[in-house]
Amino acid sequence: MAYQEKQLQDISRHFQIYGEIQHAETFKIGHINETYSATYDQGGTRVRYIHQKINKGVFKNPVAVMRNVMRVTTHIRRKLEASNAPDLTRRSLIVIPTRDGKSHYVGRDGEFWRTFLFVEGTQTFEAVQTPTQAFQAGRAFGEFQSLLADLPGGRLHETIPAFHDTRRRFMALQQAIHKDHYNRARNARPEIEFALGRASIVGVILDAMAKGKIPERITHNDTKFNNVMLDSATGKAMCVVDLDTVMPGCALYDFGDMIRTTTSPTLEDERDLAKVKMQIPTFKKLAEGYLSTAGNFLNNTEKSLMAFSGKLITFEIGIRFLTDFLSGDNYFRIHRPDHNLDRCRTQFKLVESIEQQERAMQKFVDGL
Ligand code: GN1
Ligand code: MG
Repeated sequence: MAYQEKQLQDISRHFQIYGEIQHAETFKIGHINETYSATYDQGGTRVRYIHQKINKGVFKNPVAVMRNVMRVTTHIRRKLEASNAPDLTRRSLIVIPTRDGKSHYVGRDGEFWRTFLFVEGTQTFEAVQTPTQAFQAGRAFGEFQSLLADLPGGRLHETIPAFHDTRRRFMALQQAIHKDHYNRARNARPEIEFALGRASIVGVILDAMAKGKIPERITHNDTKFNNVMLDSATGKAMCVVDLDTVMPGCALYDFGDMIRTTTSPTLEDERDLAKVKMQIPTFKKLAEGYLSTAGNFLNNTEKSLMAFSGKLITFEIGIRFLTDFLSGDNYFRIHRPDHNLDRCRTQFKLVESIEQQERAMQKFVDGL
């Protein structure tokens, strides 16, 4: 654990938590942020919180990130409240303010921390176990987009500009190949060829947006399956997490990343590529779940590109992993040599699998 209990206790003293820390552990070391869970004794009751350190290298303006998070979580809570939804404190993240009423705390070392109430009785999964789970993810992210459609108060801050600008991502890859600063391109010839051969897909959604055929919406932008908390007892999606990239975007980016992270039974860095496959029964459930909550606001162009979006976003993440591999692994945290290359290979295998089934996938969506 990078941060020890004692340090977390010191950090937590700055938040409105009135209790003694009993136990803390690493909750998740993602590709970007560090997340800890900590149990406190508050007047004889055990309460859990999440403490999270924001990666300032990736999120250049963490104050603006937190302003977005506050606006989004407050709006969702108000709307759920107004509809008399039960279980409110487990349905949307609750930010615990600091003792002086701020949404975040900057430590003496300059690190940027925020705290959430722990959503008890839920689980997240790195890979989907049943098609029903994919339905739940689709329903939850569709509902998330729908609840935010009327967010008041002006455009959200773009926490990472051009985040899903697939054309820019492609150009960044071309540059990394050209520079080949670490002399690694020779180890990734087939992947480079795979990527460069698909230049024609990178502009499809961007062009449709530029022509006004697809509207800008408030989107999550990181709809990995492990960002949905499912109720441990019922399996129902309770809460969408990881809100740092919630900003103006395209609804299809969200659906595409759901295809990427729910339809193959494998992990993102699976090395046995024979196991990596877009499974149509899971896709069908995912699409049904998503359209059950998003179907009433998506336009026809968006609907017509739903299967395509899975291919594009999987390709996009694949080229991001490849770019990072070629540029020395500076962005995504790695846990072994060539980790980003492995991740890239898994994505590209999935792109191929989607390509083979894209027509059948879209045909199913068209029939819904
Ligand atoms: C990163 O850190 P994590 O796992 O939530 C990344 C996403 C990628 C994802 C790939 C801010 O998300 O864009 O899709 O890894 N987040 C950022 O697993 O770059
Ligand atoms: Mg994330």
